[in-house]
Amino acid sequence: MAGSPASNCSNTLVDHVILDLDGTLIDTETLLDEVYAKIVWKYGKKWEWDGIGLIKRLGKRPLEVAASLVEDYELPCTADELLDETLSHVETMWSRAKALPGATRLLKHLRAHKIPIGLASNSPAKNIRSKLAYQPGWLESFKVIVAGDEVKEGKPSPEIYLEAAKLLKARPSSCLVIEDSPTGVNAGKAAGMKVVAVPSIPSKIARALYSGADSVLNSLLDFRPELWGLPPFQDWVGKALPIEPWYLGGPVIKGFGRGSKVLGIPTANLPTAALGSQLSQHVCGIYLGWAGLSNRGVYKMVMSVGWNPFFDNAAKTVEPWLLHDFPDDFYGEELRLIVVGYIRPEANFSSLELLIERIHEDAEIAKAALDLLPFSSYQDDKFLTTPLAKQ
Ligand code: ADP
Ligand code: RBF
Ligand code: MG
Repeated sequence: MAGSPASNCSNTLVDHVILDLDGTLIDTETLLDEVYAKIVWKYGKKWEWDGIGLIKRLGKRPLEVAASLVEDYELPCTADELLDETLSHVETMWSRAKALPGATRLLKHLRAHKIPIGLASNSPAKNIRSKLAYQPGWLESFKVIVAGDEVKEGKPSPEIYLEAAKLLKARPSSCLVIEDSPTGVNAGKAAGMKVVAVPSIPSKIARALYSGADSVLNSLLDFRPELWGLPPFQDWVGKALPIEPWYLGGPVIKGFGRGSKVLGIPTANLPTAALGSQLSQHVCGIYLGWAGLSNRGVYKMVMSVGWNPFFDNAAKTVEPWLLHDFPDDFYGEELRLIVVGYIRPEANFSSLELLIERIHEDAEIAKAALDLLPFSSYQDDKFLTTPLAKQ
């Protein structure tokens, strides 16, 4: 499959999995960003939403993060004061942290196959408990939990992972770590473990920072347990993975102006405002679903979400191709989408022809899969055709 790792290069099999929490299983980064922005603004400074700061903060312990923010933003307070202020804000926010795509699926799968799971997080034990409390079934999934305040040194020291392995009674070399931060990846490698990275920062910036990992994935949706000697997922239907459906809609607007012209594949674009937080919440990749145009009908649909590496776009967009021949275009019409399955990560290609060929293959996969349950059942959803005013 294009863009996904063909194998794990080490051929070593594992029988234990140790997971990081923030940024790997739940999306706490988005919440924390909101809090930092508020505090920094209070001190008269402007928060940089560029993702560069995130690279510095990822996987650090809270006090270290506070210290680097005080320095970078020249804040008139101590790291301790900033940390206290941050904590007073975030305490009430953990319930808003969402499970990342594929996280619950992974935990359920490992648990069903009796693979012992550890959790190794730099956060303090108290915060870990608060975060897990909002995710049904998660707490019971972990055989051991090691928190940042239960070890002498946080990541990138290997201590937290070694402690988790000890409690699991596992040899480090038989443990697989899954991590989103470079710091965490380094901790896992220093502990002598296999490490899969699922970067929570845009892949353009990310690759070099994760060179220590045994494999770098686009998201947990691309994790193939069998490459590590673990039981494979069996929830793919045809060549697509059912996901919690997401609903979006809005008037069709002009896009990059190259879909039909350059690729011969028109994609109907929606305004960013209509997508809201959906755009940041969902991982980049190729998806399938149903599209509704209220005056025309309901159609099968295949789409890409992301930066289109082949064209190296500056913005993340949603590009739905309706699998139907229309006699004309339909700018301005209300388009409704229910996204029901995942096909693959976004990829780069050595030629335009190969990109086009791959997109047509995606369309064939979508056409076939959308006839199967559970994908087919969404075809009759009223959301697809209800005129705006009546909803
Ligand atoms: P743009 O850059 O404006 O998105 P495209 O070349 O990608 O231009 O063409 C997309 C437009 O083509 C859509 O907005 C829609 O009006 C029209 N269109 C016609 N057939 C289709 C189709 N099967 N799927 C998506 N859009 C289509
Ligand atoms: N662009 C990429 O750069 N890499 C991809 O892997 C990729 N896959 C796509 C899959 C589908 C089903 C569709 C509809 C588009 C895909 N494109 C991909 C996006 C294509 O570049 C995009 O439609 C145009 O850039 C729109 O102007
Ligand atoms: Mg388009």
